[in-house]
Amino acid sequence: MKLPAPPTEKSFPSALHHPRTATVIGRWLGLAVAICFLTGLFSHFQQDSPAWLHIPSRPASLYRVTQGLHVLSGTVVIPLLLAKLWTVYPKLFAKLPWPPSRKALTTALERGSILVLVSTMALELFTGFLNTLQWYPWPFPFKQTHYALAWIIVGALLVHLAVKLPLILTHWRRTPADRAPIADSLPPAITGLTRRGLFRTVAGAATLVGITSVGQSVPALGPIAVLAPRKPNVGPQGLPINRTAKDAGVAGIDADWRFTIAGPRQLSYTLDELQQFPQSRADLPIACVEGWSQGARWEGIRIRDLLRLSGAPPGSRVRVVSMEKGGFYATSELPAEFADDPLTLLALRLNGAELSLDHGFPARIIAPNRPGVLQTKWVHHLEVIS
Ligand SMILES: Nc1nc2c(c(=O)[nH]1)N[C@H]1C(S)=C(S)[C@@H](COP(=O)(O)O)O[C@H]1N2
Ligand SMILES: [Mo]
Repeated sequence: MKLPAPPTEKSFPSALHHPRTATVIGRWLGLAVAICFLTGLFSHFQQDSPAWLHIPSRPASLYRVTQGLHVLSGTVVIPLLLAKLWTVYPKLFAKLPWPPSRKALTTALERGSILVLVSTMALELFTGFLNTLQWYPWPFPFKQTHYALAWIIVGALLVHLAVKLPLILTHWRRTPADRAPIADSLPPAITGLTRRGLFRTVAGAATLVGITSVGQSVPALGPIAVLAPRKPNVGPQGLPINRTAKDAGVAGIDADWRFTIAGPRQLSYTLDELQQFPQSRADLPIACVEGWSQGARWEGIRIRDLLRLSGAPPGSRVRVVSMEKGGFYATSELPAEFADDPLTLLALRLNGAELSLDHGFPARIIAPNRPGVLQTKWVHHLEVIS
């Protein structure tokens, strides 16, 4: 028996595998990747600020928007990438130029860059998606890996775009040839789905995935958020809990508990005394890096008022220390602009009631335009740094 010949690139003559198709889907994919990358950079710099970068404390909900966009664009990339890979997969059967020549070298480089691009994107999307499920089934640190992969993706993407630029330019606009079926003689089983039909299907799939998941940061879309791993309004006091007191090893407080400030003056207050301070109100979201956001009403003492009492001048940076021992989130730092912002509170109350232990009782930080990871819970100490 004779085996059928292996497929070649020519075995896939459908218009759906044409460079024009790849260009159109590639544009959507490129836009989503660009949004995802830039919002991801912003999130990274919020948590690891380089000295040259100034991050403002306003608009108060900026981080909620950028992180919502990050998770949304990353989610939408998944169907777009699958569609793009399907469009171009016949290339896998293209013959490598042989014997080796200069052209073979460029082809090998190009394919190498695509291998890097596809594998890093797959890993990036996989880790990112599992992150929204709060699931970390790997031995490497998520944040650093996710960040490093992003740069590899950008590099490989730029190489890919440079190599394909002539082809992209040729097919950027629809040519008269695109209107005519590529191969009129093909049986309808192959040409059945038109290119426009494919575009509609892919755009529809991406939109559907997007609007059924974005409800984790846009409450209005909550009711249809069937793909959202977290419901932002589900949790005690109307707010999810990302890490419980039990998981953080925080048991609550006893009668000796004191809140202390180490500044030019050393201050120490009981919880009762904290409650006697004039209380300010701030409507601010928790915008978790894991993809959910929810607004809430917080009441507590302005950090800047506490700093003035301790003798620290405006422009002071502050280290925030939790009763939690160890762990990435046991401390955080408030840059001067955040410490001075009247919306930044040592919050004692949430949505009209005393903070529950899981939400950070007896006191936590809430500040505008910040990732949830920096909204430290169970705070018992502030340290003026400069
Ligand atoms: N000390 C401490 N503070 C913390 C955390 C933590 O694990 N430990 N988790 C952070 C994260 S990731 C988020 S999103 C918010 C969530 O606050 P919530 O549980 O009150 O909604 O708290 C932040 N503060
Ligand atoms: Mo978070």
